[in-house]
Amino acid sequence: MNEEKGLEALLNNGARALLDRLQDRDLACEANRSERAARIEFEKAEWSGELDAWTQERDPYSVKVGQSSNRMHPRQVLRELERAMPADVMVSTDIGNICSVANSYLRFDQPRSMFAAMSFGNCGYAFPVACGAKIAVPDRPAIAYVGDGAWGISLNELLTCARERIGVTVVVFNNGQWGAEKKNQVDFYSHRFLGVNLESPSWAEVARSFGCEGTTVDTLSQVGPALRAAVAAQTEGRTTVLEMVVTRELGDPFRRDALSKPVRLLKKYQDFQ
Ligand SMILES: Cc1ncc(C[n+]2csc(CCOP(=O)(O)OP(=O)(O)O)c2C)c(N)n1
Ligand SMILES: [Mg+2]
Repeated sequence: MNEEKGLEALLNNGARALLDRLQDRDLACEANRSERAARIEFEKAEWSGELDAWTQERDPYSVKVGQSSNRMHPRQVLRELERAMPADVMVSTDIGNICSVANSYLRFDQPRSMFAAMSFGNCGYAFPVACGAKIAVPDRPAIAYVGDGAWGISLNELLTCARERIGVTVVVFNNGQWGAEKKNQVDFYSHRFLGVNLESPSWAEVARSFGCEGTTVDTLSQVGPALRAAVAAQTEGRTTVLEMVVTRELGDPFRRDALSKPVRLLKKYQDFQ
C-alpha cells in the first residue's frame, strides 16, 4: 500500500469510528435551530434598518464638515452602490476610512466574493486585487473600492487594464483627504491637521487619459446607473473609474486603539513608554 492510500484508509477508519460513536446521539444545535435562525433574521433586519437611518456620521467633527458641504455623504453612496450591485459580484476593498465603513454595506450570496485587505492593511491593495480576480474568473463582475489617497498610489495599473483589455470597475471615493489618518488627528491630536488634505486632478479625466472610461458622480441618483453602466462595460474588456465626490466626514476607524498608549504586560517592558 503506498503512503497516500495508507493515509486515506486511516482517515476513513477514523471517520467511521467517530460516526459509530455519534450514531445514537442527538445533535444539541438541532433542538433550537429555528429559534436561532429567527434570531439571526431579526438581528439582520435590525442592522439593515439601522443602516437605512444612518445616512451620515454623527460625531461633532463630521456633523460640522458635513453641514458646510453639498457633496454626497459616504454612507449614502455606499447604500446606493449596494443596491445596484450585480449578482455574482466580487468586491475588493482598500484600506481607508470609507473603505472600512464600506465593509458593512457589502453582502454576498456565494463564497470567494469579498476581498478585504483587513489586517494586512496596505493602501493600494484593492485595484490590483480586482484585476487579479477578474483574470481568474472573467465571467464575474469585479469591483474595487478605493479612497482617493490610496488611488494615487495604485492607479498605474489602469495602463495594464487598457493594454490587456481587463475590464474592472473602480469606485474612487474622493473626499479630498487621507481620511483614516485625519481621523487619528481628530481623535488623538486635538484636530491639528498635518499632511492629510489632498488636492487631486479629476480622477475621471486621468482614467480617460490612460485609455479607460472615467465618470464623475456627484449626485446620489447617478450612483446606481453609473455602477450598472461600468459593470456592463466589463463584458467588453473596458475598465471604468467612477469618481464619487463625497464630504470630508469621517466614520469610526478600523481600530479605535491605533494610537493609544500600549499596555505593557511584561515587567521587563514596564519602563518603556
Ligand atoms: C502603503 C500604505 N501607506 C500608508 C498607510 C497608512 N494609511 C492607512 S489608511 C490611510 C489613508 C487612506 O486615505 P484614502 O485612501 O484617501 O481613504 P479615506 O481614509 O480618505 O477614505 C493611510 C495613509 C497604509 N495603510 N498603507
Ligand atoms: Mg480619501
